Amino acid sequence: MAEPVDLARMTAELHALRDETLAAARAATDTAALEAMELEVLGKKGRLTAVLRGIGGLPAEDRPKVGAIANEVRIAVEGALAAAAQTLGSKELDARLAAERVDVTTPGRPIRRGSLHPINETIGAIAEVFAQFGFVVYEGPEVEDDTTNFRMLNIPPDHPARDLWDTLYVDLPEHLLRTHTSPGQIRVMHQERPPIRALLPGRCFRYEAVDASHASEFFQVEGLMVDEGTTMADLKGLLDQFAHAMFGADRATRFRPGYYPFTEPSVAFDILCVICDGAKCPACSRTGWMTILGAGMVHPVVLGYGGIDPERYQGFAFGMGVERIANLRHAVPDLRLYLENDQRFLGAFR
Ligand code: 2U9
Repeated sequence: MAEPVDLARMTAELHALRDETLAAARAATDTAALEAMELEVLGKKGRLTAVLRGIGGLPAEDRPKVGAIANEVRIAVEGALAAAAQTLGSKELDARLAAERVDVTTPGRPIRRGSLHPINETIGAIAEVFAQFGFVVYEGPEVEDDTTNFRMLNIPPDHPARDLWDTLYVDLPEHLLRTHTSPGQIRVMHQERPPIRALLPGRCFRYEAVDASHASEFFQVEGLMVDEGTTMADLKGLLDQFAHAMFGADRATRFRPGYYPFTEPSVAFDILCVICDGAKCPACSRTGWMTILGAGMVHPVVLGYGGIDPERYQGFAFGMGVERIANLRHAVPDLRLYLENDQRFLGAFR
């Protein structure tokens, strides 16, 4: 049987709820408790609401009084909860800040930055030098046809040079993995009109036993310039600039007679040994010089295969092994290091 309600008793209940809640708010230890208290006391199904449910049992003239008291209680409780939340809130923030204090003096965790593979970095450095002389980078296909890779480079089927480049044929008749990027220059001559200044970096393939200086996959950068009146002197001047940019402005250079089926005359281009500076050491097989690339005037027959009139235009070309250049620049003794993805080695280029 529900207790009879009257103004005095409800007022006492409301004040008791207020005092109890204010005390609990003062005693609260964290804001979460305060939020729970607010819900429990002021919530829709809270204790204040519960007390007020008895208001219906009061005489009509007493109800507004209880309403006013209930309002005072609600304001007092809200005030007490807000004040406690303020205090506890800043305490909790200080505690979190203290707990999360970042000692900015502690060294940061190194973000391991990647870096270009030394071969790509070297190709980039080479391309940068020749770009200053107007050479544009072209890419040729890695799977080539025999005609473009050999015939058009003046290497007929029975030419001994073919053996030089033990070829990896693919299961497409007359097709192979390119043995040099030279077929790319043939394609450039077909798509461009002189003056042409083309640089062709890329991966090449040969049927090679892998050792410290040979691999079945390797990188080359070849270059071609075709224009009226192009001479060996232009070639020498350009390659000297290249050697000085890569190996130092005072690095001595020399041309030595060479042979390639696609250039006539052909030369080997040497720099003074970067190890012994010409004093003759094992690294330069006691010659004092190191060959860094081959070059020559484009053979008129090859210009013809490129659809260019050899009577009107002359051209020169050069070709280098990227691993060789990288070895000399970074004193790397064995090109297999470029293929093994050993982070201890690659990390040195970071
Ligand atoms: C065309 C005409 C001429 C490209 C050339 C070389 C000399 C050369 C070697 C360097 C190291 C190959 O990887 S390697 O062993 N290449 O020495 N390459 S002239 O001559 C060309 C190419 C294309 C149309």
